[in-house]
Amino acid sequence: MPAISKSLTDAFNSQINKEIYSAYLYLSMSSHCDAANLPGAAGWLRIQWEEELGHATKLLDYVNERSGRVVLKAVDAPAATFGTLLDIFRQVRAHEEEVTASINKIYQQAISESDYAAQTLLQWYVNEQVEEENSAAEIISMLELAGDSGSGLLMVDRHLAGRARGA
Ligand code: OFO
Repeated sequence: MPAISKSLTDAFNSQINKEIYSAYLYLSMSSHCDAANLPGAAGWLRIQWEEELGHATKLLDYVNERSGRVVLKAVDAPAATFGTLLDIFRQVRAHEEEVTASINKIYQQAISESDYAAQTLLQWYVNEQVEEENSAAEIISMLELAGDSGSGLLMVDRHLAGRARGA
């Protein structure tokens, strides 16, 4: 297996940074929810932080495996406050749409370089992004139906508390 190209290595390194930023963003959102007495949402976002770290390390391990050079970049600071729970999940969805666009761009690059192995790895991320966008959209719909305050909000928060690791 040939080493991963320099340009794909650069793209993977940037994506590692984006995944770590996602983790950081969700950790900050989780803390915001804790402070707002929404333990279910806080727990859901805390699991998401762990998942994003997993996405970053999976890319990092792959670059190493293909004899590329991992270069970690500075991670931007996320916001500390995010509005209501509906605002939060709208921001999650918008963020995930950006991540999807970024993954698709790298996938396109792997196609143009005929790097079939990288395409296989990236296919996992393409599928993961469908799930990520979908789960944010489901929670948004739930909040729109049940309400973003009072008993509706409590109900959604309890539902989010049921998220298991790896789900
Ligand atoms: Fe890594 O999927 Fe979200 O960002």
